[in-house]
Amino acid sequence: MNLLSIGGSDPSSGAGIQSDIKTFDSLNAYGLTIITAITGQNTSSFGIIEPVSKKILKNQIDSIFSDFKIDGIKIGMVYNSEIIKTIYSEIRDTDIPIVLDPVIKSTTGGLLIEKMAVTDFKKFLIPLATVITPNKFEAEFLSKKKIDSKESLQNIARKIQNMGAKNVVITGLEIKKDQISDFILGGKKQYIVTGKKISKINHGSGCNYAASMLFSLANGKPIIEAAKFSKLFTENSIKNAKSVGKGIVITQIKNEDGIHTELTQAINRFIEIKDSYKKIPECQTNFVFSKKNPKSIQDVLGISGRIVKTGNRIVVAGELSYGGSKHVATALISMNKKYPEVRSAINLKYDKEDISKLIKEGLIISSYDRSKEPRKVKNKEGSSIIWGIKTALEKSEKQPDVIYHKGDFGKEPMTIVFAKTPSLVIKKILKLFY
Ligand code: PXL
Repeated sequence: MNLLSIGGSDPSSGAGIQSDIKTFDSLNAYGLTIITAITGQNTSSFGIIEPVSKKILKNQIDSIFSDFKIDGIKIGMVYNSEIIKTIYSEIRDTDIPIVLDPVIKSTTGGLLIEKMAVTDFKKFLIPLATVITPNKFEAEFLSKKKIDSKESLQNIARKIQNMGAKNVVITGLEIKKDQISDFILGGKKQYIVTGKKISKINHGSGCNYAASMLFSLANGKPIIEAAKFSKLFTENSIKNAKSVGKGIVITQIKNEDGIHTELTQAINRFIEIKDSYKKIPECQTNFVFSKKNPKSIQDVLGISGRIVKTGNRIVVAGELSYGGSKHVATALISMNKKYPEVRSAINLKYDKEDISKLIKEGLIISSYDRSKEPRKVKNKEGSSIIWGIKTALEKSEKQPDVIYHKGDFGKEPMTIVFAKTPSLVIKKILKLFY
C-alpha cells in the first residue's frame, strides 16, 4: 500500500512529513511525501517557514502521481493560498480517501497557515476531505464558535461538515474527568470514542492520529473503525513519547505498534460481539498476533492474563505483552512454520455445531485426537499442542482456518481459529454468530 503525505518539513521529525513516514512505515505502508513548506523548528521553539514555489510543488505532485498507485492522501500543513489552489487543482478528481488535518498552530507556537489563506482552505480543501480531523482548538477556529456544550459540539461538527467534508472527527475533548474523547460525525451518524487521558505535552500526536486514520481508511475500514484504530495508535505513540531534544517530548511509534494496535482493536471487536462470552472455554481465551517469522513465543503478542468470562460478560484480564500467551502462541508458531503468512489465532470453546456451521460457511477445518497422543509427547510439558497442530496439518491438504480437538480424560476440548491478521480472525469468528 502506498500512502501520500502532503505537508511541511519538520527538521525535528516530530511532526509533518517526517513523522508521517514513520507512521506509514510502522504500519507496513510505503510513505510518499510532497513538501509544501520547510520549517525551522526544534522541541523548544519555532523558527521560520519558507513555502515552496508553485513550480516545484506541481513537479513533486506530477512526479508522484505519474509513477505510483496511491491508496490514500493525508494533507497537513499547506501554509498559503497558492499551495492550497495548486494541491486542489492537481488532486480534485481522485477518489481515494483523503484525510485533511487542518493544522493551524504548532505546539511550540508557530503559525502553520497564513491568515489570508484560511478562506481558500475552507473553499478548496475541506470539500476534498473524506475526513477532516480538527482538534478542539482547530474546530473552534474553523467554525468561529466555542465548544462549551454537547449541542455546540454537534453544531460545530455539522458546520464543518457543511463546508464539504464527508466526515468530521473532533479530537482531544475533555468530556469526562481523566478521559479524552473524540467526537465523530460520520455522514449523519454520531459516535464518541473515549480513552484514558495521558497528560503529556508532546510533539507529533496530531500527525500520528491523521496518518494512522488514513491507513485504516485506505484499508477499507468504516469511519468508526478507523477512529478507534487511530485513537489507540495515538495513545500508544504518546505513552511511548521520548525526550529526544531539550524541549517537549516527541511521540514515538514502536515498530510493533501496528501489531499492538491491530490486536487491541480486534480484541475490542471480539468483546463487542453479542454473545461472544458463550464461546469462551473453561480455561479461558487468548488472542495472539505475531511478528513476521516468529521464532519463539517471545515474538508473539498475546494477553498476559486471558479474555475471561464472568457471567454474561467478558473481561480482559492482563495486558498485551510478547510472550503473554503460551498455548495459543505455541499453536500459532506451529501453524506459521508451515504457513508463514498465518500470524494470528484465538482459542474458543469446542462446539460440534459451531464446527458444522464453519464447514458450511466454506472454512477449512482439521482436527487431532488427543487420545492418540504418543506417551513421549504426553510426558513432555508443552509438547502436546505442537504434536496436535502438526498432526492436524498433516491431515489437511490446504491450510486449515480452524483446528480442533475433542479433548481427552481431564483435558478440555478446544477450537483454534487461525488467520493472517486479527481482523481476519474476527471475520471468521463472525460466521458463528449469523
Ligand atoms: O502537528 C502539526 C504540524 C504539521 N506539520 C508541520 C508542523 C506541525 C507542528 O509543528 O511543524 C510541518
